[in-house]
Amino acid sequence: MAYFENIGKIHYEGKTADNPFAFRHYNPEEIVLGKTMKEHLRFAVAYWHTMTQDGSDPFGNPTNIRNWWGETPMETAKNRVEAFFEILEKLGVEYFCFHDIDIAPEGDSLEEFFANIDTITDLIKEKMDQTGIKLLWNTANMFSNPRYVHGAASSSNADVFAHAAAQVKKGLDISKKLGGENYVFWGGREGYESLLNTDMKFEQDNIARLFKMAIAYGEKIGHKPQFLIEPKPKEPSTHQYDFDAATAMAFIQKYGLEGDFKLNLEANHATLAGHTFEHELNVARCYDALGSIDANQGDPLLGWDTDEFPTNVFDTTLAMYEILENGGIAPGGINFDSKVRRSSFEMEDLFLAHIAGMDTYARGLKAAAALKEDRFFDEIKEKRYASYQTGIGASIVAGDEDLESLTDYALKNEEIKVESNHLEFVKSRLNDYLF
Ligand code: XUL
Ligand code: CO
Repeated sequence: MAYFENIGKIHYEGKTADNPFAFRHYNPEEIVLGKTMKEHLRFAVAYWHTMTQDGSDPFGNPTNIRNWWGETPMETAKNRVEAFFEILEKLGVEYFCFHDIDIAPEGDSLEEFFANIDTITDLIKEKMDQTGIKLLWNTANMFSNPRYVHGAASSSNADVFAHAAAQVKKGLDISKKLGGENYVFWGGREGYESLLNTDMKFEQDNIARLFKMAIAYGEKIGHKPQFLIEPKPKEPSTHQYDFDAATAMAFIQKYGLEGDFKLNLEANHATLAGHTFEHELNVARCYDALGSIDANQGDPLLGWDTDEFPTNVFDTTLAMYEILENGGIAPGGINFDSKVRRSSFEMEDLFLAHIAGMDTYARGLKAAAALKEDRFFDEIKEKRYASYQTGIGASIVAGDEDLESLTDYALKNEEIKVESNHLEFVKSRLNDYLF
């Protein structure tokens, strides 16, 4: 059965297309800098927002009516698999991501939850085999159930730690079953509400203990997805331990996890941390730890995680520039951790929103490729740091100077000539690549 009877396969129709159910910029087979757009972008659809989000907010009831709702939670879960793959196929998206509880109902016990996961992942696997669609990453939801009120691995209760460990084990088992390329840890409630009753060091040691168990189990079952930490500064915790890319890297390095862990960076999490998205991507690149991205955008007027579909070309251009500089994002991808607005409640909005996000990233890719071909930023930076290419600068970089030799140099060097950045000019020229 088709859940979107009136919507066909979405094709690229070019910039002037009038058809709302067409790509105007994302042309999957078009070659950009030697690779197809599809290879550059590696889009993924997020099960949680697209299949389970109901449009409710703290002030209002669900607004989304979905035709895959069944009589029982399991019937709904089965219908969702059908509807989800219909969306992926019609959009031409080749990857997807999910939390365990997105795909299968928890039931009344852990045993029942695992049995439900087995049934649903059998159906998912069948669909994957039929369509060639792949699993970018899965994760365990260790934040929604009330047992996780004090955290998961960071919980003050050891039984909760054990329950979380069981969910991660199952997560890795299904990652192996479905050939998952990455496995994500977003520390939903791994943070604290008040330091008055929190042993921060102990809680972080425990998170590292769980991560090391995950690495060991992956080795044991012969399945090694790229592990990823997804930083976020706040919400739901007042203070989340993986605050931002730099904080997560300090954690990875402190516990010696560099060989197995990279970062999954989310645009809206970056802005909540007071950073731009490109800042977070750049920090990750500095550590060779750019793993994957959650594509969305926040509302700058609001202080919480709105997970909007990305429509800001300036932002996607700078994000794609970082990805190009990284040599691509594989085995990661661009996962739309984005949800339709509460007021965009019709089924077809799911398509319109993904088309908007994919087109916005495709525009960003094209602009970033032009910036790279023109060596736009390279030239600006080469000029800015030119004093390190010759003379005393080259000697500093080569490690041939010390405080005494530089003092001798400075005492003799009477006039320092510092140049302007001309930053307004740079920003205006950058606009030429967008419009
Ligand atoms: C929450 C968030 C999560 C993670 C996966 O803000 O981004 O959906 O991406 O747990
Ligand atoms: Co996310």
